[in-house]
Amino acid sequence: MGYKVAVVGATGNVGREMLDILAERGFPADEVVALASARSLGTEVSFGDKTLKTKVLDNYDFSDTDICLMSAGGSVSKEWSPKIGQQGCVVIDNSSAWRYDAEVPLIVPEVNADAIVGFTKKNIIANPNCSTAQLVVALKPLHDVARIKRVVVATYQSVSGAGKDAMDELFTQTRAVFVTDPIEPQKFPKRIAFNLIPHIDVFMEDGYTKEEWKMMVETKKILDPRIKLTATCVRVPVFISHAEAVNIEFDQPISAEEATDILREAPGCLVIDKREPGGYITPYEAAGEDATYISRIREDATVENGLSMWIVSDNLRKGAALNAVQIAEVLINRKLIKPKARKAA
Ligand code: 11C
Repeated sequence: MGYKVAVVGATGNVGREMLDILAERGFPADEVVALASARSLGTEVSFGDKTLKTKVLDNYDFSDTDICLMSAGGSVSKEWSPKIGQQGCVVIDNSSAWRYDAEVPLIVPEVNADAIVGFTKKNIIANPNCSTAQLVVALKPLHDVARIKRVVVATYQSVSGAGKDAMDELFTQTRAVFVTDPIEPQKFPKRIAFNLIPHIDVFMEDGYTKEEWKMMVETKKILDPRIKLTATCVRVPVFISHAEAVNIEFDQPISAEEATDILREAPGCLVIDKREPGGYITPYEAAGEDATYISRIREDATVENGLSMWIVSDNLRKGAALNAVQIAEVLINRKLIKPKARKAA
């Protein structure tokens, strides 16, 4: 018998990607249910070669559902995840609502799959922020060999991280530039077409943004609380994939060649690194792919034991939907959940 899986937020960027990834990977589900707000009732979404009509989250009984992939934002998750968890359904939540709760594991399967066992306290598992997920996938295998002391990262984050409306805004503004229509920023605080915006999420008291804070706190929780990290998060006029320019200080020497060899063998990582024009990955090429790509690996002679590199991944996949489905696969493969008995349909 297979599992019953619900996808909450099924009409959003990440929800649709979750459905695609469940179908692509042949997830062992007997039944997949698409849920959304009342506003989206009856909207059709694709699941493999089928079409699912969305049902309303508010009326839904989760008592015979095994796994809920939740991508409906923090306030919906705050309200619903505990209620769903209490019905014996494990919630894998893509929002930031539960990530920093000590009773909720924050999981990137390639990095800290063993920590998943803590899910039983609340029946909730958190998925990290997209910019953290791809970073820790690349840092972990290096950290295992030469402990990481400090990371300085600048991100180049695509507009899909801010949702479908943000993608539409980039499209509309780009068109407006060519036809000389006026540009009125709505979703973003300034024009995004042919521009960069050094601001993602809200500002914190210390001058960092919440996106930058999340990268720091989540890297500590997933990988190692001793790692110091400082980030500058920037929105760029790219539709899909986040890129990161990363500088890493280790507690012992590690050459670019050693790091390359380690990353070539590391789960989830794909090294594309020829020191010639085009011998690196770009966000456009990573879109629709599962890997965390690493390029431009080089030694930084300005610090002791330093390396610099360029990390790119599809933020909707490894940064969100794929990671959530991989977490569900860990639950199943480690026999941490069993399908509930259900009445025949
Ligand atoms: C962005 N990283 O690119 C954000 C989106 O905490 O899950 C994801 C926010 C989060 O805007």
